[in-house]
Amino acid sequence: MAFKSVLISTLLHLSSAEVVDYSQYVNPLIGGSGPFEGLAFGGGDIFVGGVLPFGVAKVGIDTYESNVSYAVINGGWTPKGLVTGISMMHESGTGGAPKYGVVSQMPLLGSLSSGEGGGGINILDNRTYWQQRVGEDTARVGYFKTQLESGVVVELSGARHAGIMRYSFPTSGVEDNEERHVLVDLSHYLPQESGGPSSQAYLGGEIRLDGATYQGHATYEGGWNDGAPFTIYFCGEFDTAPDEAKTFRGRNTEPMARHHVFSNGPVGQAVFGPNAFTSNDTATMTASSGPMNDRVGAVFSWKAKTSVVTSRVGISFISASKACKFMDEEIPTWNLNDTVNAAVVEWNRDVFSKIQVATEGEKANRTNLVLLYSSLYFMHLMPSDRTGENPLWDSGEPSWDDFYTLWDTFRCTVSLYHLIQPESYEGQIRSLIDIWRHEGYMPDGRSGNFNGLVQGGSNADNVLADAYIKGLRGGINWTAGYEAMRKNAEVTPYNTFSSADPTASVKEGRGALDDWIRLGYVSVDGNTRCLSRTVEYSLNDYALSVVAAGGEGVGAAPGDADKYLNRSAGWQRTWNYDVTSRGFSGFLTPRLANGSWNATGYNPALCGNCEWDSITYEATPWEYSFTVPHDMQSLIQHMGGNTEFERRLDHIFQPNTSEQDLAANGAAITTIMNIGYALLRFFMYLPLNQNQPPLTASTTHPHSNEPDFATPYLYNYLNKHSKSVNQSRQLANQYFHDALYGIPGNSDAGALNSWLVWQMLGLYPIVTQPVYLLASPWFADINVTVNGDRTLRIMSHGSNPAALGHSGFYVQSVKVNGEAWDRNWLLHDSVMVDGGTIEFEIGDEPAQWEKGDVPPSPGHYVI
Ligand SMILES: *[C@@H]1O[C@H](CO)[C@@H](O)[C@H](O)[C@H]1NC(C)=O
Ligand SMILES: *[C@@H]1O[C@H](CO)[C@@H](O)[C@H](O)[C@H]1NC(C)=O
Ligand SMILES: *[C@@H]1O[C@H](CO)[C@@H](O)[C@H](O)[C@H]1NC(C)=O
Ligand SMILES: *[C@@H]1O[C@H](CO)[C@@H](O)[C@H](O)[C@H]1NC(C)=O
Ligand SMILES: *[C@@H]1O[C@H](CO)[C@@H](O)[C@H](O)[C@H]1NC(C)=O
Ligand SMILES: *[C@@H]1O[C@H](CO)[C@@H](O)[C@H](O)[C@H]1NC(C)=O
Ligand SMILES: *[C@@H]1O[C@H](CO)[C@@H](O)[C@H](O)[C@H]1NC(C)=O
Ligand SMILES: *[C@@H]1O[C@H](CO)[C@@H](O)[C@H](O)[C@H]1NC(C)=O
Ligand SMILES: *[C@@H]1O[C@H](CO)[C@@H](O)[C@H](O)[C@H]1NC(C)=O
Ligand SMILES: *[C@@H]1O[C@H](CO)[C@@H](O)[C@H](O)[C@H]1NC(C)=O
Ligand SMILES: CC(=O)N[C@H]1CO[C@H](CO)[C@@H](O)[C@@H]1O
Repeated sequence: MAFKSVLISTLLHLSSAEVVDYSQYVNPLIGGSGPFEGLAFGGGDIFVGGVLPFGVAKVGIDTYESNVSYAVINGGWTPKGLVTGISMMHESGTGGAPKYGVVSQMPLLGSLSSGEGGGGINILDNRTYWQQRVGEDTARVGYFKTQLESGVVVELSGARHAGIMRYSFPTSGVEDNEERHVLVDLSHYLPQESGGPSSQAYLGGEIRLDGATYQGHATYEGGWNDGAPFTIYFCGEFDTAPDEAKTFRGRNTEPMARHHVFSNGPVGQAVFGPNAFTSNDTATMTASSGPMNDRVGAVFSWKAKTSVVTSRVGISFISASKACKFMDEEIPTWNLNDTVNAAVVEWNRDVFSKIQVATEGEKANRTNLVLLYSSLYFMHLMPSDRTGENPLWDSGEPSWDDFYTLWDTFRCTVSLYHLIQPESYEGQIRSLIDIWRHEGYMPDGRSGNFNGLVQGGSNADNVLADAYIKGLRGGINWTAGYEAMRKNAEVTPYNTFSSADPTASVKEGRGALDDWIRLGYVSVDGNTRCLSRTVEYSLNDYALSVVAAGGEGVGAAPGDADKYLNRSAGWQRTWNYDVTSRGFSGFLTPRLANGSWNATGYNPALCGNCEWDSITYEATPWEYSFTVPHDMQSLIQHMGGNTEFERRLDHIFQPNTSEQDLAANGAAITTIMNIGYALLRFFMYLPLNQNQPPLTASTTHPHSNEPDFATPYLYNYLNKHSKSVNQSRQLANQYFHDALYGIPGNSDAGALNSWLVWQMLGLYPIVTQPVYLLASPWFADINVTVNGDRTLRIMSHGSNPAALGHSGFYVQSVKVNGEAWDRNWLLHDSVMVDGGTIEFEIGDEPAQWEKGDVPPSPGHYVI
């Protein structure tokens, strides 16, 4: 702490007394594994490595997990996987098939084989060089270190579009003449180990050597979002001139649809070019893939005396020379520490210091500090700020990628960006609109410069409405924003026949718009995911009504706001009062296009496999029946009034409410249902027990997945704030830990982590409304920098501050801006624009302190 503080304060030109190094509380490994020890399966799918906030480069190791059925290598890093490379691009927290893991290096120790059947390392066959790791990896903000079984120590860090890697080759215990190499393999990417149509593919590339430097490009396609091919340019350099540098090429043996490859052949051997250090024939220093999709790359080799080799690599979507420029400018020295320290400064300045709590003294609780600052870290790994790096069009607008996906982040992540990252957030929204302008639709998911996939609604609508109603203007063209939203609401996107769901588009827009416009609901015989899409489209259209209320200012026609408000009540058309479950009446229920219910044998606790072809996606109808944030008043009425609503909420937090014995399905299923739907995706490839998993405390617990994020806070709509605090606190305590298995399922680009940040602030945002529900903060004193340079101060008096996270957290009274407050919610303007204060008086016992109006239902509509 002392060392770093001084260093950082020097860099920031501040006195050390003013500067806190919050980065020391970040554990970048939270979420690195799931319930099965040593496996990433069911965990956060997080990226681990060198990265800046919203950085383009995410530099980290890629691995192979030998238990292929359980392999989840989406983030590259896995607890025990074999290292196959160190690459420059990753996603963080995503499910489905991996994306990226490209622009790689791999340090090799030993001789390379040549010719058929040669021994040693065959650079075309990763099984001959992949590496176990020795001991524990070290991961800090801006720094990662691992030791390979070969003895090579890898350290790395990341800048905005560049990375630096230091390879320390062993100096003892190896033969003096053991060769040292760094492999650059353009055909390296993160595969879907279990195969399938969503796996990425390498489509070719070119590499050119020039002394100790190399540059080129390569093209990849696929991944979970069914991405179009994208080309990434790179530029790399070594601090120590190699003794040999050779290009190579080899046959591509990957089975690939629509591409020339060497089918069903052996892996074969690479053919090397001449040593670039003895040849002046530049043509022979270039390797390109050609029409046969050949694998190409280069090997740099050093004599045994060289013990440390440092490399820096830049990437660009525009050109290799731009990649070189990034490399030179962003990593100006060969000292890895310089890049690490610059990263720490940037993370502290631009992210962690936005939420300040006491880090020392009796008020500080280290575990809670770790949970807070790690959660902030994970929600700033994505999306990626690619401004100036858009290869598709040049509009001068900010350019962002890796929205993966808005379905995950619209609920509460973006609302936090709005508060603490207003500039970046404005850029994200401008980029969403710019994508509509040039490609026809705003994305829900987007990665590798390509829209996809859409899991439910067109949730960019919710994001835009949330920003609009809270007054975000800046450089956003709201006329264009509203036009983009109208496209979502009015034009059915072409079907691109995704393998995920070939029945309608999942690339962008609303695939079930045909039903929605014609019927006012999504029918079970017309479309997949009928119930979850019905509730999501309802909120999407509420979002349109919010922006349409801007009238001429946004180019809305008179009547638009009413029209979309009317449409936002569509969920009521799939509400069947007669369907009962567990003694509760009234649920979202599948309805045929002819208007009849299809309720025979229907159990709202079941959803098939909760997948693309089910009636609901990644949550049961039980859960989706709670997700109408714009009209809670109608929802409570539909559920039978306040008492019934409360009883139903209570029920989903009860343990062991299942209808059938879960144990019969095996331990794995039981555990899977405890941690959410990340694993269900996997199980769709297995012969799943056809007795569908029943509703249990765990299948419905609000952390199983995003649709349930707001559910524990809904007691506020009954003026039973203490129950919201209690339920949400229990969930946070049960499922979030400073541990490898420290989040309940995929981090989903930081969506889960942002849920925890709100929980710790004692607030929860209601998306598309300028409304925050009050909960109870985990710290006695929190200063949040809002709206650029204003301070929202949240205080909690009267309890043991260190214990606030788990006991003595019941609110007795509240003051907002110094005045007594009798409502369990507040409006954006009151404290988020000019700053302000919220003070909680805390005690050990629940109290019904709120006597004022319940939170609003601005989308209240009766059909
Ligand atoms: C290892 O290489 C093979 C052959 O190119 C490839 O199919 C596979 O996806 C690679 N595995 C990993 C984990 O990179
Ligand atoms: C893969 O891991 C799962 C979960 O730990 C285990 O049940 C299964 O036996 C493993 N399979 C193999 C082949 O090791
Ligand atoms: C390569 O060419 C340069 C000048 O064109 C010359 O100085 C150098 O000696 C040559 N190197 C080799 C290995 O031929
Ligand atoms: C880098 O920093 C570490 C401590 O953080 C120190 O041990 C190491 O000596 C430094 N290396 C260089 C080359 O400055
Ligand atoms: C929050 O800001 C106030 C006013 O500047 C200051 O007195 C207080 O110490 C700060 N609290 C924390 C935890 O930084
Ligand atoms: C805003 O977008 C609208 C709709 O595309 C366009 O007509 C208008 O020119 C844009 N305004 C500005 C200032 O760019
Ligand atoms: C609401 O929408 C329905 C279905 O399109 C329509 O029949 C009804 O007239 C609308 N109501 C109003 C007030 O616009
Ligand atoms: C709708 O179709 C179903 C199945 O064909 C049929 O049983 C039902 O009677 C129809 N309802 C109406 C209102 O036509
Ligand atoms: C829930 O069921 C498990 C397994 O049968 C049992 O160990 C546990 O005590 C039960 N919990 C409650 C609250 O009934
Ligand atoms: C610190 O917080 C953790 C997690 O909320 C809790 O388990 C621990 O008891 C707290 N420590 C103290 C001293 O209250
Ligand atoms: C007419 C129709 O679509 N009926 C369906 C109702 O739902 C059951 C499954 O619960 C289907 O088997 C029917 O085909």
